[in-house]
Amino acid sequence: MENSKQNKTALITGATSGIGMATARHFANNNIALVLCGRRQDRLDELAKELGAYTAVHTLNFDVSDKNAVASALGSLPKSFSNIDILINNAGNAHGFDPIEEGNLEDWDAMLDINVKGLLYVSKSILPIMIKNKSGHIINIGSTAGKEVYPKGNVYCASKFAVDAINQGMRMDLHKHGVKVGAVNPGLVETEFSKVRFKGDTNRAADVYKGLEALRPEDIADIIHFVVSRPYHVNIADLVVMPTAQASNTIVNREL
Ligand code: NDP
Ligand code: 8X3
Repeated sequence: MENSKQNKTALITGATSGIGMATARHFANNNIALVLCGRRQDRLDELAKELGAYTAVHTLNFDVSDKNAVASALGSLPKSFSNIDILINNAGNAHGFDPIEEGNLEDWDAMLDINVKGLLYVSKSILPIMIKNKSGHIINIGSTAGKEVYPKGNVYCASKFAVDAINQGMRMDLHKHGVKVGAVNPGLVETEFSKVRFKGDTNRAADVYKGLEALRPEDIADIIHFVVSRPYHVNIADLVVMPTAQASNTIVNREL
């Protein structure tokens, strides 16, 4: 479907899985045109085919941690998709779960390059559009890991504390341009997140959610849509959401 620009256009990073994919589906059902980003082209193609029945969809395949690839992909947007109203900075993962003394350098690089620098590179490319339009809405997907450190969370937590700081800084710098900035910080959401963190070990990944009703990606998508659908004068600046079974990063009731 072509983008006739009657509706808003959202760019979602990390749309090939979990929270990003659920948000893409939720936005499509609400007639928001979509630019879907990720590295797995097969998933981008499938999702574009599915959602193309409801809304205009364009896909971009790039690694958010590669600054040249980000600039080139976002610079290639066709005119009908280039007026981005909503940016969902969602791409990211944890890599590894080790005490700091056993941490893996590649994991550390990946988390800081993707979760922090990737978010910055994508934002830098989109900001000129929003500043020119004197409007726009950026949602940064942080985490409860960016509010409270937990054992073996070290560098992942640092990356999400950085997202929290960037979210605050962006809001301060961009409000004069009429651009809204806010964060959604989830606790435990059952996605491919733990599979990536434990490098494909599906048993360890399943243990993370064992015995509790974790959040579903659709729960977060619904909240993100609520945030972006408030009237212009309302900005939800920072939102933390956990499953009922979770009280903090280390207090989880697996017997509810
Ligand atoms: P998933 O693993 O299911 O999804 C991660 C998404 O990020 C994928 O679409 C992946 O796409 C994309 N991504 C990862 N690395 C890159 C990269 N280098 N370049 C481009 N895209 C990339 O996890 P979630 O949906 O759970 O995670 C989404 C966000 O939510 C992350 O920022 C995560 O930190 C955050 N979060 C998750 C929580 C949870 O418990 N699940 C809780 C709190 C926050 P592809 O591989 O195709 O590139
Ligand atoms: C993801 C949630 O608790 O695994 O950010 O860090 S947690």
